[in-house]
Amino acid sequence: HESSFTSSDSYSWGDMFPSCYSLIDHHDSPINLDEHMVRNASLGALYLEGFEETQTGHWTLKNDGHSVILQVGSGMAVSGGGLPDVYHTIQLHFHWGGPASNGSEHTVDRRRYPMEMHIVNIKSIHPNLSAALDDPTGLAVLGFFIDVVYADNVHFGHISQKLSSVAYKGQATKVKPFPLMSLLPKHNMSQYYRYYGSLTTPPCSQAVVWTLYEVPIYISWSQLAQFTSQIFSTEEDAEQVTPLQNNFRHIHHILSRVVSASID
Ligand code: 1SD
Ligand code: ZN
Repeated sequence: HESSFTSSDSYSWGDMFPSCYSLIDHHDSPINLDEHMVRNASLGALYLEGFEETQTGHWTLKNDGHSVILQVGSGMAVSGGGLPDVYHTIQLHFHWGGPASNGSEHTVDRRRYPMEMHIVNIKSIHPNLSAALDDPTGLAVLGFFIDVVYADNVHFGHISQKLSSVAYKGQATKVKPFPLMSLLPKHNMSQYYRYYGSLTTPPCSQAVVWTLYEVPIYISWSQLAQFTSQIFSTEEDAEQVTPLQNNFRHIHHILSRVVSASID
């Protein structure tokens, strides 16, 4: 029944997915990241295994009605940086706003970036996603803010050029593997925020160790526009030219949680 939620009503997801209602002891995501963070000098850069290499086989880009997901096969893993285990990389996906409004999920000092990319990694001891969702640290998601400049990001083109092939839910296309590192910021990868939270889509499981990198990825205005105009939730939306926009969940309270920062 995952098909039955839409982004614009994330306040009411709990009607169908009870764990999406924020209760007082909940550890929900996303949150606002601000100056009330605890600096933790022992948090070093994460080890991103296989990210520099071109993996064999092929990857799959698909539209799940809520986002565009690049399934990356095996061969990549993340560890270190205070993570409790090794996590295998399974997919990455995006959250965006509209042609004139920003759509990152996390905010920094209340500032929302144009987009946010999530690299989803599953703790290696778990056989599948549903097992990981029962573990408070079952997933490690690496979040990257995406900001906009005039110049195209040629590496990002591996994905943005394929968007028209996955216009609506259920559509998928093959993507030739490329080094994932080419999408990531070139410097200051040791600067990030860390907190414990949840999936930002139903079932909203509190199973995620979040890492939000401080330095954004830069793409062009036209690459951003491809996300906000070429992706549709359903085939009917595509026929009516009603693009999928604002696929981010509303901000939740930190409550008693502490956000640590490796940032000086
Ligand atoms: O939105 C994604 C969803 O597509 C799925 O990937 C889920 C579990 O892998 O994670 C959420 S999110 O919390 O990474 N936004
Ligand atoms: Zn996400």
